[in-house]
Amino acid sequence: MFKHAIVRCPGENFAEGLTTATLGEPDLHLALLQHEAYCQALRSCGLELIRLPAHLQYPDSTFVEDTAVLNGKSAVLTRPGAASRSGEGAAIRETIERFYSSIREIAAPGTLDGGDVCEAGSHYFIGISHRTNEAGARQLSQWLAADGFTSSPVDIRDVNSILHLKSGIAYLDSNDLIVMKELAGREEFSGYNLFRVPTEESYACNCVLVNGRVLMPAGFPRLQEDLSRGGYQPLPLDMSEFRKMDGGLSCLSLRF
Ligand code: CIR
Repeated sequence: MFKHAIVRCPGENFAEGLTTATLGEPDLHLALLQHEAYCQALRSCGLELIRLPAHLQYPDSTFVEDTAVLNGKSAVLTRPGAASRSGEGAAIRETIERFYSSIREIAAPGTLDGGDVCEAGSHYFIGISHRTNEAGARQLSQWLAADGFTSSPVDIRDVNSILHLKSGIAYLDSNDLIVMKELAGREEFSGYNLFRVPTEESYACNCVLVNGRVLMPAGFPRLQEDLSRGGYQPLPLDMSEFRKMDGGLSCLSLRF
């Protein structure tokens, strides 16, 4: 069960963040409304929110999940792989310190984005991407091992349509894994019950199970139906403005 979530409001320069999407400029007003609805959804799942103000030095900092990896025992501050975001791990430190006494950090030359880290019970998949390098993945793996968790890398550098590992997979519960078509055949996932997501619904792979509800992007009826049929309770949320900035649903919060 999660008790808390850290979120950061999008700033007025949100549209100046990084993106490869060709969906147009995000509408800040709508982004703020969608962010508020997201916060409300987390609250409805019983979470207490730690709401951080916009950080204008970092236009992408609303994607707070990229800045830290939290497990039940300790926290790892990341060193995001994009130059414009590399200071975001340090920027979240003070907030994390309020809750964790054991704080580690990814050090140069390692880079790591939290969006590449998928917790699956006591195992973690760590994406090697254009943001997370092998050194960063190795460092995280060692920190996780010290806390009793296993981990393994998943190289996604050849999957052009995703930014992070969690843009293409989400672990739910009981060995259930949501996975995009391009990754469904990977040996790493062969022991899981797969919810295979067709290419046209790929964006919906980025879901999070929060205290019994699956928060998922709205507008993806097939996955929503599959999840319901699988015994889950989907809670669809409009993510259109974050998608324009390559952002997935999970990256808007750090849950613990
Ligand atoms: C970036 O390119 O870093 C941001 N515009 C989007 C980050 C999204 N993070 C995530 O999916 N974990």
